[in-house]
Amino acid sequence: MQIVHSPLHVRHSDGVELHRGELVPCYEKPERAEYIREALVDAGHAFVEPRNFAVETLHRVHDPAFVAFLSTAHARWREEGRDGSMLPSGFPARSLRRDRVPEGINGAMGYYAFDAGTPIVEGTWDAAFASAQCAMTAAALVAEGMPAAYALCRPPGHHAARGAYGGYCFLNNSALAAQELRDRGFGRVAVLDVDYHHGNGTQDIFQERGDVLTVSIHGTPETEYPYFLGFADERGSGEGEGCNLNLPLPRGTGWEAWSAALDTALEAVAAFRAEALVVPLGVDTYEGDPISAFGLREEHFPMIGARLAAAGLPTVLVQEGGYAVREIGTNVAGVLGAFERGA
Ligand code: OKP
Ligand code: ZN
Repeated sequence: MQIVHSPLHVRHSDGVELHRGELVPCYEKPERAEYIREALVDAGHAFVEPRNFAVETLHRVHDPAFVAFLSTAHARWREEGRDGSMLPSGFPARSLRRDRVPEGINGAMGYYAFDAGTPIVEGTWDAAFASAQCAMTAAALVAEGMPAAYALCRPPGHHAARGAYGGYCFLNNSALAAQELRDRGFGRVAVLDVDYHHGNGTQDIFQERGDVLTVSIHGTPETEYPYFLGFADERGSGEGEGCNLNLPLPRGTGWEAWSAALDTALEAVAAFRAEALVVPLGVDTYEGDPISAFGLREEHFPMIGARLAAAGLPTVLVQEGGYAVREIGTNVAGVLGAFERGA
């Protein structure tokens, strides 16, 4: 499998997140990518660095003002004499105005963020932009004829919406990969998100589009992050009516029910007559994941890879979550190895 990865991910490090009332080291840390990289090197996969994409290519799926905020946020923070993690503490929720972006950095941060668990540090922009470039490069390789490619993205992306960041995500890498495939000639693209958490950002970005199907299998938002999107009755709107499928599952779900949902998801991809597939690949469905509650075991990840390969589509796999650091490398390698053998 062709792997696209950038060493710049390490610039997004040493952040803290608000977790159950306490500031703790961010679970989304550089070691995650290092464990995955080591497992993929051991498995013999080939690595390339991302190509350069102009910042304007991000505007295909993100609000330009949001992109400008992200790229300048930490410099504005430092201008006020601060350093370290930026975390917001006020949000434009019910009863407050959302029609203006506050002038000051604290208000602007609350305007664009949707949680207090996603730190911006000095190097966050460099890492997030490089991560997005990995996903777009993997899509370009597939559009140029490679049957599949994997973007080892960090930070992850599927929670990032058109104009909002959160859930450790800043730019929506998977959405950018899907858009790149569309722009390079694939008429209908499906996104099948297998991360433990609902891909709210991807759903938001393609909500009103009929050319991109979004499907997500995830812990039910009744109890699981991101809490406010990801229910089964969200089906897309306007031109996108019927082009979103959410398959929420309860905490404790194991392989039997999870793989039945995967079959349903793959049937939807086939019924959509997708010409290419993007897989936001979270391995936080693993039973040992510290922030998630499904029960998939090591032997299940190759089975996921084989089923995805059986769809028979040009495929871009994009790394999302997975926090049981040691095991995430094994589990990602399990998916990719079986995908390659099955393809
Ligand atoms: C990102 B991805 C707050 C706890 C919730 C958000 C989880 C984001 C998961 N400290 N944090 O989908 O794996
Ligand atoms: Zn996740």
